[in-house]
Amino acid sequence: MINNYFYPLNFAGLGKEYSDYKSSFFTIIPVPFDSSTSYSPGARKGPLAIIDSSIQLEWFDDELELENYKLGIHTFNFLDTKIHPEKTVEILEKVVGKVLKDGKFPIVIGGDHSLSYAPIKSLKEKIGNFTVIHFDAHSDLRDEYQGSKHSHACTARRILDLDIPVVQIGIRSLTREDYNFIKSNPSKIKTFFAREIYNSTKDYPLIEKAIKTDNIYITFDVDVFDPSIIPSTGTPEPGGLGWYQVLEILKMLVNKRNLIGFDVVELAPNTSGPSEFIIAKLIYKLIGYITFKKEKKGEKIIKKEHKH
Ligand SMILES: [Mn+2]
Repeated sequence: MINNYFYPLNFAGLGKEYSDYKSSFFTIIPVPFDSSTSYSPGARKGPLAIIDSSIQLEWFDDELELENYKLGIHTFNFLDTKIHPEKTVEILEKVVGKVLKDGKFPIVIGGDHSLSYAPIKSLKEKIGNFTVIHFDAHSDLRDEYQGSKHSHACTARRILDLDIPVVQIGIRSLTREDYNFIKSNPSKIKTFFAREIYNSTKDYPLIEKAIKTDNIYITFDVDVFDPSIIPSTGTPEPGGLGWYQVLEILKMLVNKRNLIGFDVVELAPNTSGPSEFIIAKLIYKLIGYITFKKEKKGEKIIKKEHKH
């Protein structure tokens, strides 16, 4: 078969039976968009780099003893972003709405952080009550930045405007105004600063305690990682979290709460490091945690394994 000489360019390089829209539970929505980036652009190249790197992933996960793709991972074509930025967010909102209506799990790959507003707004309409878990080096609480209310520096503030509580993890760069806002709104926002949780697991139960809803959504800015791990991002900050620390927190979140969707944003690939592969692996791990939990709960996984 001449087909054997080609591999599919979708997330994890899966064959048709595990990447079809109809039969897949997970959907990857690539959005090559960075119109709101303030410092160094390039996040528009994130989705292609992550998907390209994901082809190298080993399908087997030794921690879970599982092939994490088992529930199917569909990768959409790239969202057309050659339109007005606000229009992009509007269209993305519709796409996520359709994915949810079809009973599937949305994973948005950016792109810059302003995108997260779309899946969160869509989930608010469909699901109602949930908490956003916001991994980031930056608090993103500005009401307005560089003349825009939808800048990537305003993401958390816009989420709060939707009346959705926010729990922040890994923050280490913010204005005094943002800091005061956090301190004076304890019922809406709880922030775990990087310096508080760095190198320690004792705060994880506190993170869990801060989440008052069963449903959670994760918005994951890759700059939450230490730049020694992920140098390829528009606004890097020293003192970030480590790989196993992030995985421990994600696993705790998946196990203790009901994760209804996530996005991964702000990867600005360059040729200097392994960043894009690490982020592809992060996404695959998170898919694995969800799949493992479903399997443990006895939810039927009908698909059989397939070979590389
Ligand atoms: Mn950030």
